[in-house]
Amino acid sequence: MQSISIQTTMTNTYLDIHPEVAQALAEHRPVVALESTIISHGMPYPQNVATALQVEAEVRQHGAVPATIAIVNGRLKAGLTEAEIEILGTTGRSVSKVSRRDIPFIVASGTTGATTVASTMLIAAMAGIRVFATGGIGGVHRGAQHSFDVSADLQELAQTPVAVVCAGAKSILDLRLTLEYLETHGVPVVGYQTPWLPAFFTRDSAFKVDYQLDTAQAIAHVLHAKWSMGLQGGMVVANPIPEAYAMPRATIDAAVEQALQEAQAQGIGGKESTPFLLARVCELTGGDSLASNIQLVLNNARLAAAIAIAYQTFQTPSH
Ligand code: PSU
Ligand code: MN
Repeated sequence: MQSISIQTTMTNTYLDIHPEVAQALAEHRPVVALESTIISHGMPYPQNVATALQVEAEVRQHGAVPATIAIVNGRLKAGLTEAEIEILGTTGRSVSKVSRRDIPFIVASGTTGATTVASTMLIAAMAGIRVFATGGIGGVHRGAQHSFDVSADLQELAQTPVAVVCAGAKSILDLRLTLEYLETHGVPVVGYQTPWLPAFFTRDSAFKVDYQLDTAQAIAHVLHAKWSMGLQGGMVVANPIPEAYAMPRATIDAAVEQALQEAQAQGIGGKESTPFLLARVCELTGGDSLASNIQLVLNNARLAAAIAIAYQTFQTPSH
């Protein structure tokens, strides 16, 4: 029986790598993947487009090449043009939200879709990109013991070799169950300069990470060790929101409670659940949470660039 494994750059006829990204990869220079569901479903227009471009600029300024990932007209894209980012941003929540499950359908129909953490990791791995920055990952939803709502992001982290730099996870999720799930599937959760799991808008939560590491170098060393011995799967690098942009926990908790109640009352489920909750929390907290959201993504882009740079130094023959 023929085994099925992910097709990487040389053999993947569905994948377009942007020339700037392809050149960086060929020259073993650092590249940082960025997702696109955060553009279409995670933030309102026009801040979503402005932020996506600003995040790319931040990655560049910190010495790496950005590769924003999406599916455009049925093609898997590692690296988008400004025009493509603009289309995702203006189409917003009407664009398909594509997780692992959805990829072949969007490709076969030649349509356009925004990639989640799961599908961004997958396409990044196909392109040979190992480091990815975003805002927050999906996880185990509150009440998952009844709804079974567990993000495909977690299974992807278990099997695909990409490090995801995020600000933890939003408290729309059950953070305790999310950590338990990741532990079961062998996915390490690293706190950057913190022993606590950050909760997106706040710098900490009631839960500890598995390991605290204080430098990009130390994180890259662990990634190198993991992958060079052939261990499958990724890693969560949890980077707390900068102090100046952190939000009062009570404000966020109240908005999350209300959003969850509305979701339940309206019978929202499946792939609609996360976008609905994100949009409601954003509306209920006004512009404050959006400004914080933008700042934490920029912060993650900077750390991801530093990790990508450090990781490249481990790929040279002297190690
Ligand atoms: N959490 C956020 N912002 C986001 C998302 C999650 O704070 O934009 C997006 C990411 O693309 C993530 C996806 O991968 O939602 C998870 O969706 P689901 O729970 O349906 O797997
Ligand atoms: Mn879900």
